[in-house]
Amino acid sequence: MGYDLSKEEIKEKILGKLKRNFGKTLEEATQDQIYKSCALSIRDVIVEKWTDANKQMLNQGLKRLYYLSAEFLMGRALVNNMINLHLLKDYQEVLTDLGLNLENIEEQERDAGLGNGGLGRLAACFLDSLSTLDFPVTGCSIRYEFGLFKQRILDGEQVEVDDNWLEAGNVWEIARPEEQVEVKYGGELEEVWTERGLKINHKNYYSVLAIPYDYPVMGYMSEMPATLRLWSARAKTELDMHYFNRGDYSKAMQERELAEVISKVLYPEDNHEQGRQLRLKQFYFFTSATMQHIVRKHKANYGDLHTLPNYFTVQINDTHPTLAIPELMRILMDEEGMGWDEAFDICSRIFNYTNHTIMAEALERWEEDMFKALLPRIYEIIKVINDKFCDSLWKIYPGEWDKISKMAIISYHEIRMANLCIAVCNKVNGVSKLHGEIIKSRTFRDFYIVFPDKFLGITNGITPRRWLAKANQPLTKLLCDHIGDGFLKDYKEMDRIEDLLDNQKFLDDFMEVKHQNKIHLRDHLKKTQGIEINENTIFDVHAKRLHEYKRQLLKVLHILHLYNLKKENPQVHIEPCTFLFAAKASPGYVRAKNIIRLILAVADLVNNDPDTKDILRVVFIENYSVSEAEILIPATDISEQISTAGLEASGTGNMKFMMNGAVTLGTMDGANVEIYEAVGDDNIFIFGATEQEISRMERFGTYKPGLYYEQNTDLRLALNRLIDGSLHVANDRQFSDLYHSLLFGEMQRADQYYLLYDFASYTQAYEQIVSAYVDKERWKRMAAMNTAKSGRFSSDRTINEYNELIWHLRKMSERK
Ligand code: Z15
Repeated sequence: MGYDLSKEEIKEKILGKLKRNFGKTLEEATQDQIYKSCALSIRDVIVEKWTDANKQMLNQGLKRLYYLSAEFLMGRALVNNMINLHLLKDYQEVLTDLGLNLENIEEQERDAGLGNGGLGRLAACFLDSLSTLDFPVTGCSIRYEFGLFKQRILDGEQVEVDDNWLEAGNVWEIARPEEQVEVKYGGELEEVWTERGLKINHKNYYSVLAIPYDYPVMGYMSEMPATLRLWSARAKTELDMHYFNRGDYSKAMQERELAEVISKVLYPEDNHEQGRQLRLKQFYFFTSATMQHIVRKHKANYGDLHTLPNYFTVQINDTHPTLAIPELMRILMDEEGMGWDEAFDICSRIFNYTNHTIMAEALERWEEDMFKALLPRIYEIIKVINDKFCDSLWKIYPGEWDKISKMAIISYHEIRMANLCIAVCNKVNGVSKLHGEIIKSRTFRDFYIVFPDKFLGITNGITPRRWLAKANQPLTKLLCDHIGDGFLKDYKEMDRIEDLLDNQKFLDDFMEVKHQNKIHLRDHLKKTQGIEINENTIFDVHAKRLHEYKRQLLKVLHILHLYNLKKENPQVHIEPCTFLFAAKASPGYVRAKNIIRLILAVADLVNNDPDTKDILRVVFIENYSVSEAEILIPATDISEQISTAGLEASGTGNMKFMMNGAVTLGTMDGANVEIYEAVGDDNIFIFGATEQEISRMERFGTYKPGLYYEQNTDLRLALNRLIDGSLHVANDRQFSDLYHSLLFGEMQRADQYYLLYDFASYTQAYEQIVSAYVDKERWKRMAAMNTAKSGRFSSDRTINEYNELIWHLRKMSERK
């Protein structure tokens, strides 16, 4: 049962919106107006449910989760909402009757690209699952005016284009100016005595208004739509009339611009923090606004702040929202008159922290003086938390200065946000089994010894609504024909797919769906990039952010190796393969951008050489985004998950490919380990050093990449292509930096990510996966097995675990 809206009503709604919102008949309307009318008609249904549910939730006194994240990578909403309301088929039919086509309409919507990669997309999947499971949640972040840059390829390299996603308006958001709050920066502190004791007076600060925009997120057949609340910065006064009246107009605008730059743009670095002041302003902006909002709301509904932890729980997604902790301390003490211990106790019950990486360059640290100048009161509070924390450590480890200074929140003139989170939060979790173990045994070992009960590992997941029902409608239909549609609400029902693996008809249909999806991708690439690919080749896909640890470069070396094999012996059989890369590089990450240049140069070489152009094709897909992923992933045969073991905390792309029937070629890293456990040794291709092997080499410094270069001829010949003039680039030393980084490196650290170490075993694993592929009977089963076993990677499973171990939310009960 869908939402009961008849087809007649749908039609009336769409035409009514066109008429009343745009003053247009169907014949006169633009595609954009038609899109907006469809979206508004859907929004009405959702907003009605949303309003009722929020009221019910209050009546039933339910606890609400606030999921704080600097990023929510939502993608498009229209078709996803139709699916989740069970209205897709009806809308499709009505639109066909009207002579319209949903695919064209859908493309009018801009992706909400408010995230870089895995971290932001995880937050988006979580909102879908929380709503699907009827748990009350508000996701909080920044309404970036510019999302992650759009990527174009020009003259063989990445060019960034700004993403002004709001320019044509956003039909999903609802502004709530009545709930605006003020966020204060800078200034000085003053202690004053009042009849209630010592009071902190913050003066000479400058303040910015935070205006919330709410965006309902509809889960699948849900009674409890989630709220995504995005805060937008606005100056307190439009113009400074003091300057304006004297005719100094540009000065009059200055304050306004200074304020509004805070929510202007998303920082494009993934897994990397640079300690920039504006970034700190952004983090304080949305966390302060959120905590003020929570306190205000709780006071209005329940009065007494001591009951706050009964009604709110806060998840801090990576350290970016950590300032929520000292900000709540500040509000409770300075504005609500609570004492330190009471306020601290409340904080330690409300906050929880998810760690997403162990890489040093991604751990957030702030220079003490800069921090203190921007947020003087927050700094003071953190200092007290630090003093008390170090005192308590001193009791456990008397005299162990080294250990205590390693664990301290402030040390060497830096504020370390992960340490603050761990010191205060109720629970700290990693994002896969392996990552959960690594943070306990290495990254945060000293903390784990002091707080063994705080640490958890909860494996990430992905929503099967977007990544199956939305992205792969043909496969979803096939599955529904056999096991019904219950699996979209209850992931455990996906296990029933395994019973179909002996059904030849099912397996053939499964492969036919894959073939159709490959054709769909082929047509899409022809249309968007003018690129031709052959759907009768293997589609081998490496799609994720560009980062050295993700080892796109290893894949490139392997392609060069295949090229060499063919050039050396034209008789050799190489199975025709299309290698598809999709990756954005952070604009300031020089080596990552050079790897993109290398991929394009290798594409130029192998795609144009008559000896290889029909068997090896290398394609770089521009502007990888949620919407591109929805087309790419269902068309994939081989899923490349080849990070250096121990460095990919979980990965979630790996799960999306698996769910869509791709077979993983990967290392024992992150959630790959659990994919391996789920599908078994026969249905995955694992290669490379294990995390233990790598950490041993790291500890003893025994890795010598030069040895592999000397001993492995294939590797040496592949690497030499980078510098021997084979590749056509403007600057013939273009790739010598990459070559050099692998063999010599900087500061004695050559090949930090162990590419040369893993090259031989990667080559072997590739041969094995290709021989599995050519055995059509074997491959069918293997591909379908991957889909069959993907149920445990549903984010519904993940959310249930968070709830049982951390949040303890109750679902809204049936309405009377
Ligand atoms: C990011 O996308 C991830 C971790 C980070 O610390 C930052 Cl700043 C960005 C990713 C991990 O690299 C990935 O392994 C994981 O699956 C994802 O977060 C979601 O947990």
